[in-house]
Amino acid sequence: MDKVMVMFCMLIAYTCACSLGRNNKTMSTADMSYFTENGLGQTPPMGWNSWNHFGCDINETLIRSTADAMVSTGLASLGYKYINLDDCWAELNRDSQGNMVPKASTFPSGIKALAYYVHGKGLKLGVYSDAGNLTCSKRMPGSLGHEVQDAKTFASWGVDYLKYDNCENNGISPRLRYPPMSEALLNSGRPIFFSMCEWGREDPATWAKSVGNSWRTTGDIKDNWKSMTSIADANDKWASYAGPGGWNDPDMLEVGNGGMTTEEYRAHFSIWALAKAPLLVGCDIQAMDNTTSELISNSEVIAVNQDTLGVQGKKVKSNSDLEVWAGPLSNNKVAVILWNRSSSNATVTASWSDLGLESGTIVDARDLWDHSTQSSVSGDISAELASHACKMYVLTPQSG
Ligand SMILES: *[C@@H]1O[C@H](CO)[C@@H](O)[C@H](O)[C@H]1NC(C)=O
Ligand SMILES: *[C@@H]1O[C@H](CO)[C@@H](O)[C@H](O)[C@H]1NC(C)=O
Ligand SMILES: *[C@@H]1O[C@H](CO)[C@@H](O)[C@H](O)[C@H]1NC(C)=O
Ligand SMILES: *[C@@H]1O[C@H](CO)[C@@H](O)[C@H](O)[C@H]1NC(C)=O
Ligand SMILES: *[C@@H]1O[C@H](CO)[C@@H](O)[C@H](O)[C@H]1NC(C)=O
Ligand SMILES: CC(=O)N[C@H]1CO[C@H](CO)[C@@H](O)[C@@H]1O
Repeated sequence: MDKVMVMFCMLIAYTCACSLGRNNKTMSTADMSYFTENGLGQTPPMGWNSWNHFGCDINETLIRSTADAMVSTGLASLGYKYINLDDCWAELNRDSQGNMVPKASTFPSGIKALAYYVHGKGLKLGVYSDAGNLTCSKRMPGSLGHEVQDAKTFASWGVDYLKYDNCENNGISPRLRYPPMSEALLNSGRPIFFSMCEWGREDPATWAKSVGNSWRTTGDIKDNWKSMTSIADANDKWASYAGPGGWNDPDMLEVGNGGMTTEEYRAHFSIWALAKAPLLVGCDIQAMDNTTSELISNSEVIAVNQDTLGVQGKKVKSNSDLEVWAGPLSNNKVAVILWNRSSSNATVTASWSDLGLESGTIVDARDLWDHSTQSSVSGDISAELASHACKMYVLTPQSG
């Protein structure tokens, strides 16, 4: 086939795949929802994922004890409910019926038993697959061409969440490879959160809303300041596309993994919360120190992330390395982050015009990290910040 013919076939296949991804639903075109219709992800998902800390070194003992720790540390009661396996949980070879098989040496009891255990703790279980021939580790099969069978398998095990990676994809567009799994999950008989991980390759914010509940906007995060800040910036430009049912995903949290300072991790967690990112903890929660626990357990910061309005906060002012990030919350509240990304102390100021507040507005300013309130603030809010540090506030306009 010549190039034009190939392009034509891709277009036809794309159109079919997309209508497949949308059609089996009782909705009028007038009322066409942009978001995948499994009803999940009305607020960003919260939980834990094995990859950032453990990579391929996972097993059912680790997952069970992590679920135990999720409850005993109090994280579960703060809303962290997904326990998500990443790569390397399955055998490389499917069984004689073509089913994916849990890795016998590390998950001998199987995923169904693991889901039963995790559900027994009041939590949910996620698994991982790939929209290609193999996963990124090349140690387990991908689901490309096996979408219906694999979705049924996951549903039969009681799986609640699928992270779907992008390796070994034969150069086929993600717009062709992700909708079939979306459709298969919708028809699997079980509500399964669909976390698309195509690394932001084809600007998924612009097309993935009817396909997944979240979509990665960038490549993988690394546990350092440069990676974290550059991912925050790359994710920011898609802010207007996020909303209940479909979220931009700047990748999982590194808080607690050791590569950043406490102030850098505080900024990482604050910005992810404000940006309505999935809050998927990526450290070893069984061994986390008090500082890590304090950061990820801040219920006031979590409440910004989980606010029902579901509008992604964004960078509203940037003056070299002095930044103001902000976004609206329900009940006319405003979430604000003052952030000094430079290498030494500075005073960072957000004026009401930066925040879209009327100049005469008087607010109570709740400092979410200091847990203190300044009443009757007007005009602007500012703070002296050490290098890389941030302050996070919720501003509540006084009525009348
Ligand atoms: C959607 O697909 C499922 C499974 O194939 C089927 O049971 C259901 O009736 C379909 N719904 C609609 C509205 O076509
Ligand atoms: C399970 O994985 C953890 C984390 O990698 C490891 O420390 C532990 O030794 C493993 N346990 C078994 C039974 O393999
Ligand atoms: C992936 O699988 C497809 C279909 O089975 C096959 O045509 C293709 O050659 C495979 N690609 C690689 C890189 O193995
Ligand atoms: C960590 O927190 C626990 C419980 O709140 C406390 O008992 C312990 O002293 C703290 N450890 C440190 C090093 O602060
Ligand atoms: C930098 O700011 C921090 C936090 O406000 C403060 O504790 C520290 O004394 C300041 N350092 C200098 C050199 O001004
Ligand atoms: C943009 C900005 O104001 N950044 C400041 C961060 O802190 C250092 C030290 O005070 C200043 O030099 C920067 O200008």
